[in-house]
Amino acid sequence: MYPLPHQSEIGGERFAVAGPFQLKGLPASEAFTQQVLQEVAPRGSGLGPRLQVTRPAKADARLQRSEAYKLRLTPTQITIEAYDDRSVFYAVQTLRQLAQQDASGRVTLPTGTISDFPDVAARGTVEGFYGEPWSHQDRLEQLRFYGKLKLNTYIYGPKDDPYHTSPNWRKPYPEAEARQLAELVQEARRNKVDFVWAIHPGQDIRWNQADSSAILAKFGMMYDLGVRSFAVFFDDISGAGTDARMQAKLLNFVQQRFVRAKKDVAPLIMCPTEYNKSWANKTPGTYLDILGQQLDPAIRVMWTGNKVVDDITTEGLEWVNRRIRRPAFVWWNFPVSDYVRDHLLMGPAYGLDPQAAPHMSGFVSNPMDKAEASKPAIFSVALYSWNMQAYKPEQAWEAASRYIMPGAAEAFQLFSAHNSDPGPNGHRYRRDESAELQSYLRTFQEAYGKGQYAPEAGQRLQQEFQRIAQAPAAIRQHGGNARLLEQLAPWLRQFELLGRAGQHALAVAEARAAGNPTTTWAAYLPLAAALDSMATVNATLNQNPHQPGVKTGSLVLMPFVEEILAQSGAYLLGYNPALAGGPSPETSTPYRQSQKLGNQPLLHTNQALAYAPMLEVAYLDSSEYLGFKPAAALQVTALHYNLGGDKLPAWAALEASRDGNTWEPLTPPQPRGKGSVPVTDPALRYVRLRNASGKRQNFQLKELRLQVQPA
Ligand code: LTM
Repeated sequence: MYPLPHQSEIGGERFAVAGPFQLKGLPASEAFTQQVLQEVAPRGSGLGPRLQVTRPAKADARLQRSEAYKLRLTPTQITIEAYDDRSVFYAVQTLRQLAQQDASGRVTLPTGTISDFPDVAARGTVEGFYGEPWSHQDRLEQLRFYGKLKLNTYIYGPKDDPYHTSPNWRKPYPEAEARQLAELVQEARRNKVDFVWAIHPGQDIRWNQADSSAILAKFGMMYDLGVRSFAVFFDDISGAGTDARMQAKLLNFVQQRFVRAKKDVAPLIMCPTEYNKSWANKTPGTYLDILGQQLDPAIRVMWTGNKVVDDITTEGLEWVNRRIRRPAFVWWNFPVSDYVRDHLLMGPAYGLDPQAAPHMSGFVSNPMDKAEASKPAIFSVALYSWNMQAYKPEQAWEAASRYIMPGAAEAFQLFSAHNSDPGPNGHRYRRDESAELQSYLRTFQEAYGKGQYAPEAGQRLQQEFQRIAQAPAAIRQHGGNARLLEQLAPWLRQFELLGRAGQHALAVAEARAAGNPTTTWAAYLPLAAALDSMATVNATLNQNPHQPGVKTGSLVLMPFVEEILAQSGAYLLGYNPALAGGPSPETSTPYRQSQKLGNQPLLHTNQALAYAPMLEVAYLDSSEYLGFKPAAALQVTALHYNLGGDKLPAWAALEASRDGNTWEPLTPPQPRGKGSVPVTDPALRYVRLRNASGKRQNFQLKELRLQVQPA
């Protein structure tokens, strides 16, 4: 049963259900719940057991809350004690999971009792990522998936929906989109999911009556489409919109004038500007305290944890709860991949405190732009937020593979095990990857370093690379979910190639340890060819402007294979880097002094060095800088930049230097916010963007790219 119930006494005995349930006490309005029941019971001519819905016994305190239910199963009578309509729906979902078909096609149910309730009130997802929003069909499917897993919240807030954010948040949706949103609300209602529509007005909001009314008007339009839950996001903004007092005033106004006035609308949810501890002003009386003091106590406040992307701890929640004076509504930035778009985050959902339930009012996951591929993580979130103490990340992850891809669960899990780490990123968020293989790799590499081949470890690795090479075919043939396959396609192709490359790499290592250059060459060439094919996939598929390419096994397996290629290449060409000594060829490095951007990854390509674009607001404190020190073998030809806005801000000094001490200005031909400056002096060795003002300056790091060519 997923999620695991809090209390379950299910006997080994099963009874056959001869026909439709004889329903009593289930309101006629609960048509979808009835439909699910019809799907469970066979159409046969006989009569199934009586199924009676009653109120929970007063004595049972744990059942006196929304969504709680008690399910009693005997061959003649099924009783559902239900607190509310959601309780009935969830009891029926449990019944659906308990039903089995035996060999003769009979539906059977076990006898026993289940007593169950959620640990966290609001559970689900926030479609809150940057990049291409989910499709309408993806969303419909997600809502159905949530209903089955007892998830009750879907917050609609895709950053790239223009009608959600500045400046178009004031405008109505075009008709076709409005129709689809209304359809989503209906599907959500059927599946007992709160469809929460979020607005993101902070970047250009004016704190005046006209904009307060514009929010009410937009919410009114969404209300007319059926929406009954609303959120206001103030994340990733700069300027006047970040004022806590004004935010609180506006939200209280909306809570009063819209939420309370309508009577059938849920309390607001807000995402603050300081939505994680690392960004929060810690001085008492500042932003979070102001929200805590001034926000209507009914308004729920979101929180991503100690950092933008991080684990969720009781300690961290206690810290923010003291300030916001209410239990935080957790916005968990997992498995979102908008900051590492060449990676998939398919591994176990770990780092969630099992004691955190009393400290949160909600728990939603921000997923990947790939809705189907996000399901394993969302499945785990369903299990965690329903029954935290029973949550085991590894078990949940294995169960998710079976649930989501029953036809090829093993292959899917293998794929996920090697596609879990996001790679180096500005948030410094890393995940385990290829965990089971690490001890074998260590043994293998130790022996290989001494010129030996470790046969046992080699065999285990050989097996794994063979399974990797075969898994994509199994997934394509038996995975049975066309949309998921479509979303995984570039990574499946890359994974297959990695499997082949790994097998060749092991053959190279074995031949080399045997001291046989002929067989080493014979294995080396297909290894190089496989890695070439991977480079082609990386350069041609998933070419988004942020992190283009397709990375797989990037934490453990790719470095292993590439190391064998490098070492065996050196051996075949008679060059031993370890013995050759001398300095290694100079590489390009970041040149920066910045608190905020100290970890922003620098990407290298043939013709350019570029900082990964940043999604959130970036800043440089006075005199801080962000720049490049290209390798000596490269000559700088131009600096390209895009700091958002129309004009290059007065504080932004673009500078170059030969020695890192004396700097000269690089003056763009036009002082626009986006542009480039040609660089003609071949002796320039440093280029940077510096904050030449006396105070912190916010900007958008959309592009900072140094064009280079061989010197
Ligand atoms: O996390 C929040 C509150 N806001 C944004 C998200 O929109 C984005 O998806 C994540 C991950 O990049 N980071 C954010 O800052």
